[in-house]
Amino acid sequence: MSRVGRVERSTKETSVLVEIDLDGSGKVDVSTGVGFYDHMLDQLGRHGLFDLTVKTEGDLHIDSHHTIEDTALALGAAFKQALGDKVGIYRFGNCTVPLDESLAQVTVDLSGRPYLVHTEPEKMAPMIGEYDTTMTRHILESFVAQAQIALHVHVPYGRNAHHIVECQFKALARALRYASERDPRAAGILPSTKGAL
Ligand SMILES: [Mn+2]
Repeated sequence: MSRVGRVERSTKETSVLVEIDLDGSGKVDVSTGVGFYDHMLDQLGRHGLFDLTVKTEGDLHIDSHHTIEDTALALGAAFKQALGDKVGIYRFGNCTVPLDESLAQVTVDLSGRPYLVHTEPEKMAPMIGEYDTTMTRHILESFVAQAQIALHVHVPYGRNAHHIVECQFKALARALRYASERDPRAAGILPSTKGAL
Protein backbone atom coordinates (compact mmCIF):
# COMPACT_ATOMS: atom_id res chain seq x y z
CA MET A 1 0.00 0.00 0.00
CA SER A 2 1.54 3.28 -1.07
CA ARG A 3 1.67 6.17 1.33
CA VAL A 4 1.48 9.25 -0.82
CA GLY A 5 -0.08 12.65 -0.41
CA ARG A 6 -0.90 15.20 -3.05
CA VAL A 7 -2.19 18.68 -2.35
CA GLU A 8 -2.92 21.55 -4.68
CA ARG A 9 -3.67 24.90 -3.11
CA SER A 10 -4.51 28.04 -5.03
CA THR A 11 -5.26 31.54 -3.78
CA LYS A 12 -4.82 35.06 -5.15
CA GLU A 13 -1.42 35.07 -3.45
CA THR A 14 0.05 31.68 -4.33
CA SER A 15 -0.41 28.46 -6.21
CA VAL A 16 1.18 25.42 -4.60
CA LEU A 17 1.55 21.79 -5.56
CA VAL A 18 3.01 19.29 -3.11
CA GLU A 19 3.48 15.57 -3.63
CA ILE A 20 5.08 13.36 -1.01
CA ASP A 21 5.83 9.66 -0.82
CA LEU A 22 6.74 8.62 2.72
CA ASP A 23 8.38 5.41 1.52
CA GLY A 24 10.61 7.09 -1.01
CA SER A 25 14.36 7.37 -1.31
CA GLY A 26 14.91 11.10 -0.87
CA LYS A 27 14.27 12.13 -4.46
CA VAL A 28 13.49 15.82 -4.33
CA ASP A 29 12.22 18.24 -6.95
CA VAL A 30 11.53 21.57 -5.29
CA SER A 31 11.04 25.07 -6.60
CA THR A 32 9.47 27.89 -4.60
CA GLY A 33 11.44 30.82 -5.97
CA VAL A 34 13.10 31.28 -2.56
CA GLY A 35 16.54 29.73 -2.82
CA PHE A 36 17.23 29.08 0.84
CA TYR A 37 13.73 27.63 1.38
CA ASP A 38 14.31 25.25 -1.54
CA HIS A 39 17.52 24.22 0.18
CA MET A 40 15.59 23.51 3.42
CA LEU A 41 12.88 21.49 1.66
CA ASP A 42 15.66 19.56 -0.05
CA GLN A 43 16.97 18.66 3.43
CA LEU A 44 13.51 17.56 4.48
CA GLY A 45 13.13 15.12 1.60
CA ARG A 46 16.71 13.91 1.58
CA HIS A 47 17.06 13.22 5.29
CA GLY A 48 13.48 12.05 5.68
CA LEU A 49 13.91 9.65 2.75
CA PHE A 50 10.71 11.09 1.35
CA ASP A 51 10.21 11.59 -2.35
CA LEU A 52 9.11 15.19 -2.45
CA THR A 53 7.87 17.46 -5.19
CA VAL A 54 7.09 21.07 -4.41
CA LYS A 55 6.08 23.63 -7.03
CA THR A 56 5.11 27.02 -5.70
CA GLU A 57 4.43 30.19 -7.63
CA GLY A 58 3.84 33.01 -5.21
CA ASP A 59 3.62 36.78 -5.02
CA LEU A 60 7.35 37.28 -4.53
CA HIS A 61 6.99 40.88 -5.78
CA ILE A 62 5.50 41.57 -2.32
CA ASP A 63 7.87 39.42 -0.28
CA SER A 64 8.45 35.73 0.36
CA HIS A 65 5.98 35.41 3.26
CA HIS A 66 2.92 33.99 1.47
CA THR A 67 5.07 31.74 -0.70
CA ILE A 68 6.82 30.22 2.31
CA GLU A 69 3.74 29.94 4.54
CA ASP A 70 1.38 28.48 1.93
CA THR A 71 3.96 25.91 0.90
CA ALA A 72 4.29 24.81 4.53
CA LEU A 73 0.49 24.53 4.86
CA ALA A 74 0.27 22.35 1.74
CA LEU A 75 3.21 20.26 2.89
CA GLY A 76 1.51 19.61 6.23
CA ALA A 77 -1.73 18.62 4.53
CA ALA A 78 0.09 16.31 2.11
CA PHE A 79 2.02 14.69 4.94
CA LYS A 80 -1.20 14.00 6.86
CA GLN A 81 -2.82 12.56 3.74
CA ALA A 82 0.17 10.30 3.14
CA LEU A 83 0.10 9.00 6.73
CA GLY A 84 -3.38 7.64 6.11
CA ASP A 85 -4.77 5.53 8.96
CA LYS A 86 -1.40 5.44 10.82
CA VAL A 87 -1.71 1.71 11.42
CA GLY A 88 1.63 0.02 12.05
CA ILE A 89 3.81 3.12 12.38
CA TYR A 90 6.17 4.04 15.20
CA ARG A 91 4.20 7.28 15.87
CA PHE A 92 6.98 8.91 17.94
CA GLY A 93 10.31 10.10 16.62
CA ASN A 94 13.19 12.22 17.73
CA CYS A 95 16.52 13.29 16.41
CA THR A 96 19.30 15.61 17.47
CA VAL A 97 21.41 17.12 14.71
CA PRO A 98 24.45 19.36 15.05
CA LEU A 99 25.60 21.65 12.29
CA ASP A 100 29.00 22.90 13.29
CA GLU A 101 28.35 25.27 16.23
CA SER A 102 24.52 24.88 16.17
CA LEU A 103 22.38 22.08 17.57
CA ALA A 104 18.74 21.15 16.91
CA GLN A 105 16.67 18.74 19.01
CA VAL A 106 13.38 17.64 17.45
CA THR A 107 10.72 15.39 18.96
CA VAL A 108 7.48 14.48 17.22
CA ASP A 109 4.25 12.66 18.04
CA LEU A 110 1.97 11.95 15.08
CA SER A 111 -0.87 12.43 17.52
CA GLY A 112 -3.69 13.89 15.45
CA ARG A 113 -3.53 17.05 17.59
CA PRO A 114 -1.63 20.15 16.48
CA TYR A 115 0.83 21.55 19.02
CA LEU A 116 4.16 23.33 18.52
CA VAL A 117 6.84 24.15 21.06
CA HIS A 118 9.73 26.03 19.49
CA THR A 119 12.79 27.75 20.88
CA GLU A 120 15.81 29.06 19.02
CA PRO A 121 18.45 31.72 19.69
CA GLU A 122 16.92 35.21 19.73
CA LYS A 123 20.00 36.77 18.23
CA MET A 124 20.22 35.75 14.61
CA ALA A 125 20.79 37.47 11.28
CA PRO A 126 17.32 38.58 10.08
CA MET A 127 17.70 37.38 6.49
CA ILE A 128 19.32 34.45 4.67
CA GLY A 129 19.06 35.51 1.03
CA GLU A 130 15.32 36.08 0.49
CA TYR A 131 14.47 34.02 3.57
CA ASP A 132 13.30 35.94 6.64
CA THR A 133 14.58 33.96 9.63
CA THR A 134 11.43 34.69 11.66
CA MET A 135 9.64 32.47 9.11
CA THR A 136 11.11 29.27 10.53
CA ARG A 137 8.63 29.29 13.43
CA HIS A 138 5.85 30.28 11.03
CA ILE A 139 6.70 27.31 8.78
CA LEU A 140 6.61 24.93 11.72
CA GLU A 141 3.30 26.39 12.97
CA SER A 142 1.76 26.05 9.53
CA PHE A 143 3.04 22.51 9.00
CA VAL A 144 1.87 21.40 12.46
CA ALA A 145 -1.60 22.92 12.03
CA GLN A 146 -2.21 20.95 8.83
CA ALA A 147 -0.33 17.76 9.65
CA GLN A 148 -1.98 17.65 13.07
CA ILE A 149 1.08 16.55 14.97
CA ALA A 150 2.77 17.55 18.21
CA LEU A 151 6.19 18.96 17.42
CA HIS A 152 8.90 20.19 19.77
CA VAL A 153 11.88 21.91 18.18
CA HIS A 154 14.68 23.35 20.26
CA VAL A 155 17.95 24.99 19.30
CA PRO A 156 19.69 25.43 22.66
CA TYR A 157 22.65 27.11 21.03
CA GLY A 158 23.91 28.28 17.66
CA ARG A 159 25.39 31.39 16.11
CA ASN A 160 25.21 31.30 12.33
CA ALA A 161 21.65 31.80 11.02
CA HIS A 162 22.12 29.42 8.09
CA HIS A 163 23.30 26.71 10.46
CA ILE A 164 20.58 27.39 13.05
CA VAL A 165 17.80 26.98 10.49
CA GLU A 166 19.33 24.12 8.54
CA CYS A 167 19.94 21.89 11.56
CA GLN A 168 16.25 22.29 12.45
CA PHE A 169 15.13 21.03 9.03
CA LYS A 170 17.57 18.13 9.12
CA ALA A 171 16.45 17.04 12.59
CA LEU A 172 12.81 17.52 11.62
CA ALA A 173 13.31 15.32 8.57
CA ARG A 174 14.81 12.50 10.61
CA ALA A 175 12.26 12.74 13.42
CA LEU A 176 9.39 12.63 10.90
CA ARG A 177 11.01 9.69 9.16
CA TYR A 178 11.40 7.69 12.38
CA ALA A 179 7.85 8.48 13.51
CA SER A 180 6.22 7.66 10.19
CA GLU A 181 8.17 4.52 9.39
CA ARG A 182 6.50 1.16 9.72
CA ASP A 183 7.34 -0.75 12.90
CA PRO A 184 7.90 -4.39 11.86
CA ARG A 185 6.67 -5.57 15.29
CA ALA A 186 3.47 -3.56 15.03
CA ALA A 187 2.01 -4.65 11.67
CA GLY A 188 -1.73 -4.03 11.70
CA ILE A 189 -1.60 -2.32 15.10
CA LEU A 190 -2.66 1.27 15.67
CA PRO A 191 -0.18 2.78 18.15
CA SER A 192 -2.80 4.23 20.49
CA THR A 193 -4.66 2.85 23.53
CA LYS A 194 -7.48 5.22 22.65
CA GLY A 195 -8.12 3.43 19.37
CA ALA A 196 -7.76 6.60 17.35
CA LEU A 197 -4.96 8.82 16.13
MN1 LIG B 1 1.53 34.46 7.83
